[in-house]
Amino acid sequence: MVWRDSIAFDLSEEENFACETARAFAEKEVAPLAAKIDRDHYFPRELLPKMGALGLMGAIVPQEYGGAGLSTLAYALIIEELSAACASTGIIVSAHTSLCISPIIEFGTDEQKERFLPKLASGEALGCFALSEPGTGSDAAAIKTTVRREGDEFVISGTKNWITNGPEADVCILFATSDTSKGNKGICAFVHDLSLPGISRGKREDKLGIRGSPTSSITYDNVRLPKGSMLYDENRGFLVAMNTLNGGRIGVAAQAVGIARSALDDALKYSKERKAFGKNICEHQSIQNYIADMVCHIDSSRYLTLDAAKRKDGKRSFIRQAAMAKLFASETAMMCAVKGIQIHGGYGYVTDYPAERHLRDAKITEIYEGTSEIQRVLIATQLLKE
Ligand code: COS
Repeated sequence: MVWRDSIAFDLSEEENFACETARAFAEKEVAPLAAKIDRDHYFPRELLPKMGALGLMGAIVPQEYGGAGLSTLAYALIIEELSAACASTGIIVSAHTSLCISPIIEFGTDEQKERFLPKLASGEALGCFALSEPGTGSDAAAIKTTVRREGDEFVISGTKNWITNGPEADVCILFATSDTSKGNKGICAFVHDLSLPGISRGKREDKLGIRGSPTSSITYDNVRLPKGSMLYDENRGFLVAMNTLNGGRIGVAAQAVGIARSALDDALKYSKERKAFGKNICEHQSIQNYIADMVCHIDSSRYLTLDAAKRKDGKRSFIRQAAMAKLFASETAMMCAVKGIQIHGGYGYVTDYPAERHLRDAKITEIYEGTSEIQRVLIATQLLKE
């Protein structure tokens, strides 16, 4: 498919190879499972070691810790490819990588890296990120889960909500407050195994879309995290959360590009087969208008996403660019999914075609890892500072 190729980004040989590897894997192993994953809320655990062996679970993990040592740009391309085949699989890998692996790389001690990165990179362990709570989402500094020190240990109590990969994860990045009166200045970050006593997981959420991506709450009942679990400095956890989410938005943007691309691919195929008024519907200008809008928005979304990724790789500021990519790509995914259904007519509204799945999958990209409203606030406040 030629339309997805762009010359604006000069991919290295390694980045090209990563993209091709992910595309081949997604088409051969993921796409055939996508309908079942959605219909049965099926968590495709069998894909994890296979993706681990190909370097897709540890794309950004340095090679010394068993990863592929790839750039953020390569990682974004991988997530787009996986998500084009199956948005659930895309976010399973994206949450694992952006939200669990990335803060360990950025803020972890050597000991934490040695302990967690190899098993996360191989796909033997799955990662998650526990920031949101039943009463706290966008206002991240208002979390109520507490941490208190007892000797060398940290004792955690509280409930975390909407944890992507929560029911299946083995390793967690956790945020808790040492003093609620201090707001964001009291938040601490931790990395820990989820097998500790006192941890329980809530029911699997019955979601509108990305139904193979398992989500649950995680409750901590006086859980004792061992010495060496704290990530970065005491009471500096808000910085870990913000930095992690900045990078995570590149992953969600790439996921949204993948969903949008799939919606267009399916619509193109259908419009070349379906006839109305004596010709294929792709020959009607109304349909062509839809197709033109879709491809313009998809390419623009991809440029924003890869630009944010390239800036991150180049250690340049990327907060606004990542927020712009996430905002624009998620709204593009919604628009393309709606237009994709319209092009399919009645067939777009039933489960015989994947068009309706794209719409259900697209919606969450406007919500998680910062809603569209939060992205707009971030974009404006960042721009005002520039
Ligand atoms: N990147 C880096 N630092 C950031 C940041 C970002 N995106 N956003 C805020 N900060 C820093 C600020 O610079 C400030 O630092 P100093 O204390 O050193 O000045 C500090 O964090 C506090 O900033 P602010 O006062 O703006 O914090 P608020 O509590 O008002 O919250 C937002 C700011 C809304 C940006 C934050 O709560 C947020 O990102 N919310 C969305 C959370 C989210 O995405 N949840 C999804 C959960 S995961 S599925």
